[in-house]
Amino acid sequence: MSDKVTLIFPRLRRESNVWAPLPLMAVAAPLLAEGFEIELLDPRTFHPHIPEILQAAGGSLFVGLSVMTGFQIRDAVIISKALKDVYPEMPVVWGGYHASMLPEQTLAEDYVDMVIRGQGQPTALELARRLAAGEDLEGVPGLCYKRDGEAIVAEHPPLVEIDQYPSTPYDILDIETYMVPDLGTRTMKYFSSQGCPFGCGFCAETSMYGRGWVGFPPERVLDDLENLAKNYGVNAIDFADTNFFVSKKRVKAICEGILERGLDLKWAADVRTRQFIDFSPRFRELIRDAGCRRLLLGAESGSQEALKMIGKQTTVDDTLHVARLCDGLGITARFTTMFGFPGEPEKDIELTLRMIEGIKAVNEDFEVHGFFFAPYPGAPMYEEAVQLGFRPPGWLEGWADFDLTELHTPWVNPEYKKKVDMIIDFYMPYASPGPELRQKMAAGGPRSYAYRAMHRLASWRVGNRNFEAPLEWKLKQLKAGRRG
Ligand code: B12
Ligand code: SF4
Repeated sequence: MSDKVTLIFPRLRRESNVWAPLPLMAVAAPLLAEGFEIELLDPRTFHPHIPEILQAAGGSLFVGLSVMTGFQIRDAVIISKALKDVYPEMPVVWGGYHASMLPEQTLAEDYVDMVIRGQGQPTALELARRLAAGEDLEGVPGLCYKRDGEAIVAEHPPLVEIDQYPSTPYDILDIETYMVPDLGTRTMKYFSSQGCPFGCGFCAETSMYGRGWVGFPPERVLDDLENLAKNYGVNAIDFADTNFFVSKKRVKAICEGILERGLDLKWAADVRTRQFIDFSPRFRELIRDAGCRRLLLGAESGSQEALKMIGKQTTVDDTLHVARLCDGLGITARFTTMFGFPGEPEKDIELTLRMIEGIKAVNEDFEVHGFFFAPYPGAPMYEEAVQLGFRPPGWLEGWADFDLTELHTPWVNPEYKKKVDMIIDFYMPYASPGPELRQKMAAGGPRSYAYRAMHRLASWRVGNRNFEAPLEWKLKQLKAGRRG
């Protein structure tokens, strides 16, 4: 029997940077330690991808695909169908958020043989062991499969400690492909923990990891960072942890260790606004001194009512307070917001716009990104959305167009989306330009004159809340349409 396992990260849409496929690297770690051969294929990095995948995957114990809800499903389906056509006996296994939340619907398709729910490390290892030994698959925690045409669906398994597994194997990648010019010239994604104890209404994390949290101990994180810096020339880290700051004690030890070891690394991570406010000034300075240069914060909405409804446990004032704290520390704050929550979505636009103006008044360089509320399977607000008229797709491929950039809920109409796109994504960035746009405005020449004119016009429109006859926006739409 073969001892090869093939792992595939299907393509994404609109990806400006190709980040390392951490979910599959995490799954690969224990398999490698037990002697299985890993073929990690990342079709985002080669074209055309199907012939190469078919050639490389032959003879595998199983082929595992990592799939998030949305566009990735489209490519995962194409890959899975091609694999089943050529290797009908080789199990095609889907893992990741989407299949974990909707295992029955995923298994209903002929081209998916199995689903692994939750963390892949323990289940994929046990699956490989059983397949290699020719043993029955019954009772593997988190493993869903088919028997005599019937779907056997396992319970969603609880989180297991990750310290029992070897470190993420960067050496199985062509690491240069994944060096991203971001915070540093050579920025690498890395995860040090999984899970999040909070339960925000729009977030699938809650069901995926049952509000549990597990993390590598500080020494392990420091060894990994040192390895990336010394052996691969990495000069910045983008932590993929859902909530890096859950254990303050651990973060303190990591920061002190970075300073003690003299690691010259800049880093970015996610933090909740309340968490950051509750840190002592000394702790916040330690984070900065240890290289933290950017924090990603979920501001979500400028409406206090909306924040309450989604269970965010924060206030609009908290968001503005964090902006001021970050500004004082020299840490860039990047905020995310969402539009189209049930309730009073129209009113929320104005309230969120005011909040964005407040953030920009603190520091124009602070970015604020706008998304639309999408009821992801597994999110606490999913059922409520269904009751309010949201119709979830009834089959796997129906989820391929589901993401945070489009509207999926019936309580807001296309006019609403147009308004948000126009004000938040178009006029607001021109009115409060970030560093990139400021550079373009200062560059000189006719283009920079046009940028400066747009800045003046957008500032007037936003300041006066006058979005009548938005010709410049329509022109932009027209151009984008021609390009698209
Ligand atoms: C990095 C990241 C990205 C990267 C892509 C990843 C990459 N490497 O290139 C980028 C920035 C491109 C991205 C994009 C999007 N993302 Co994203 N992203 C993340 C983030 C922050 C980290 C993922 C990660 O590496 N985690 C670390 C690994 C170790 O953990 P893991 O992903 O949970 O993987 C484990 C299990 O899922 C499972 N598993 C995963 N794959 C497989 C495969 C097999 C075979 C097996 C057995 C197991 C298995 O085992 C793994 C190890 O335990 C997560 C949040 C988070 N912290 O996880 C969100 C997250 C995955 N993203 C999410 C979303 C929604 C998106 C978008 C769709 C949002 C949008 N704009 O619409 C887009 C995709 C749009 C597009 N371009 O097509 C959601 C997914 C929800 C869902 N239901 O799918 C998450 C969970 C954020 C959230 N809390 O809502 N994302
Ligand atoms: S949005 Fe962030 S804080 Fe809230 S549950 Fe999801 S990961 Fe946790």
